Amino acid sequence: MFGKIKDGLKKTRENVFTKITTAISGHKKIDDDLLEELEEILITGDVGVDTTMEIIENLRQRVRKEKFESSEDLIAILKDEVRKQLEFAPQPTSDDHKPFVVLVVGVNGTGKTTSIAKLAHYHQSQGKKVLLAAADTFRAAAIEQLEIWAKRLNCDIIKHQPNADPAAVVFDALNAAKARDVDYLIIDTAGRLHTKVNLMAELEKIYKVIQKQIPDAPHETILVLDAGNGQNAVNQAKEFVKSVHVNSIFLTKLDGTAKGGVVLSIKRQLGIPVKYIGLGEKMTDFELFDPKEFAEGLFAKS
Ligand SMILES: Nc1nc2c(ncn2[C@@H]2O[C@H](COP(=O)(O)OP(=O)(O)OP(=O)(O)O)[C@@H](O)[C@H]2O)c(=O)[nH]1
Ligand SMILES: [Mg+2]
Repeated sequence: MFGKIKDGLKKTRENVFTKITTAISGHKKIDDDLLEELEEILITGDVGVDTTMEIIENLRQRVRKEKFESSEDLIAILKDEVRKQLEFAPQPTSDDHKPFVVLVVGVNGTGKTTSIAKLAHYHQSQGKKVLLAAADTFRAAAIEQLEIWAKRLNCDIIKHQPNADPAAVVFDALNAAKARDVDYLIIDTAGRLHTKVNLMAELEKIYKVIQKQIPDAPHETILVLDAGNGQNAVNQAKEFVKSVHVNSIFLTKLDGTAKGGVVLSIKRQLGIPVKYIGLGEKMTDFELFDPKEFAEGLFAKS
């Protein structure tokens, strides 16, 4: 398990966090000089200014209070501070709501459909029954793409013709989920920018259809963000959450970027937890986000 995160964070670690280890090993004692150096590295590493300031201030206080002296200790406290920043409360599952309805949204090409396959695979591996809904009727070949995943996963899928009303697909999928005793219904949607008024209205309509059938659903709305977009992904998300109630973030493509520090910025600026991460193109290149493992992965020795 740990190997996957460690590999996925390789670029982030090498470009940002190795600098920290180097800075620390260049200092015998923890002094203001060193803390300032760390601050600079974190800020340039997509961690975000506010998060960095808070981490450094906490470090300063802990060093003083817990009487840390050697710079070696600093890595341990840093890991701990990163973990604390990223922690989130336990989340509901299909044990709480069945069918558990998951709506997956986000900007074009961020990895929604692939991430849905990963999630479905994960739930199936836990012995859960999954149903997919092809509610991206907009992009050419989007339905086929989800169908290919469904075949590989040996998972049922509800689909209509291209250009059909996505809300109608969702309506049918909800009925099927109830009738077939499904644990997780995962709904794929078309990529959209928050500025596309008609597409945002379409999302509203999907919401209404869901709530009419199951008043407390969707039980989870996942916003998919591409880690490679760094701070831009955070800005994208800020706009998105103004009109959609997002519960969690699926952060994709961590394997291809040095901007993994953006996880911290997302949590801090949006107050929404990163719950899932994508570490490659295969359905197994997936991890439930674990703050402790993530922090270990950032500072692991390569
Ligand atoms: N390296 C890497 N590639 C990924 C990951 N997740 C998705 N991809 C790739 O990103 C590309 C886009 O993925 P899709 O799942 O089609 O993205 P989408 O958001 O559904 O795209 P639209 O439906 O067009 O909006 C594909 O080539 C995927 O293989 C990941 O975690 N790592
Ligand atoms: Mg898609």
